[in-house]
Amino acid sequence: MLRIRSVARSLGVLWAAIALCVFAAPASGAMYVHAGTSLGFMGTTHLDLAGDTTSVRDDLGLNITCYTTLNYPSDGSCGYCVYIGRPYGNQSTVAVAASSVYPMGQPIDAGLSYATSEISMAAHNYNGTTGAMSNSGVWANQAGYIGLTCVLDGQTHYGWAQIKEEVIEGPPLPYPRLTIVQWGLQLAPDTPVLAGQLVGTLRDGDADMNGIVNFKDYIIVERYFGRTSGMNWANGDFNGDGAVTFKDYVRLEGIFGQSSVPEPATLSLLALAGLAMAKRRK
Ligand SMILES: [Ca+2]
Ligand SMILES: [Ca+2]
Ligand SMILES: [Ca+2]
Repeated sequence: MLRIRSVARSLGVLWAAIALCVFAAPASGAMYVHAGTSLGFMGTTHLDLAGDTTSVRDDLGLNITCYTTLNYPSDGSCGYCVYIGRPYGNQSTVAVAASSVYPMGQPIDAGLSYATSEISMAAHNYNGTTGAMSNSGVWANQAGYIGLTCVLDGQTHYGWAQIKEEVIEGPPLPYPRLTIVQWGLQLAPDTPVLAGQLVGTLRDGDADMNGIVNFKDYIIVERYFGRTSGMNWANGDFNGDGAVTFKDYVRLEGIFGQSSVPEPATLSLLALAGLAMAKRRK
């Protein structure tokens, strides 16, 4: 009896070891994801990319400047400029799209152009007499992502920041507000990331980049299925050809059986969904 128990215990340990090998998360790369901050009216803040509580080697500055005389209450006219960059003289850089904001899923890699000085994101001019607000700059009243790099111990790390720029309707006057919703930095050096990526190593099919492949990811693929251009990882384009096709669906379906055991109801839904996609494939 004792021997049977011992063998059973050994088998249990063996099974646990096998399970650990099979289901352990990939070891290469990890994301350091951080809650954001908000900046309104006027002011300066910074992102402590390395989490070292000093600004010297890594921090990225953000600021909103009131660049004309605030003559409120005579008529209330004023102007603002919103900047992001590196006023701390370190090697951190930002990449901002020239004509539009980056979407979730944008590859942040060596192919982007990184600014080595502070750059203007948006400007707002308020006419106190007419009450009109004129906005300019790619980021004016936009939400999206910027790419960033940070050099730590001589090695480059890629990251992203999710940003929202908007005009708040006072009182007493309309003013801009810049919100860093959240940001992330890849801890493995020289490893590109995708804007919005939450985990270090992405799995095929993980469209929302949260480390789990489930029905939510399927819903994303279904939503964009059939689009032939302009697609990225966040839309379900897992093979990087700009389109969301059956090739991407197959990758999503393939990972379902490997990373987890879906509920029977989910499997049925998937089977139905697969049939629907197969019909749409033509
Ligand atoms: Ca720092
Ligand atoms: Ca997911
Ligand atoms: Ca594709």
